[in-house]
Amino acid sequence: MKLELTVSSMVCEGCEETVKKVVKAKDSQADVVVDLASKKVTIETTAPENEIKEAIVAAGHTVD
Ligand SMILES: [Cu+2]
Repeated sequence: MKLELTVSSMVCEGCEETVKKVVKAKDSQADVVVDLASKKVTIETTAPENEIKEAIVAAGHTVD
C-alpha cells in the first residue's frame, strides 16, 4: 500500500531521519521517501495507515 502523508513539523534532516526511523520500526521493509521542501512523506508499506500515522505523532511530529 502506498501512503502519501504531509508531515508539516519536519524542518531539518534530523526530523527526516526520525520519521524514517519510526516508520521502519513499524515495518522494516517499508520504503520511505521524504521531501523536506514540500514536507511530503511517501511510504510503501504493508503496515496499516493509522499505525504509521500514530508512530509519527508519537515521535513528536504532526501529520496533516
Ligand atoms: Cu529537525
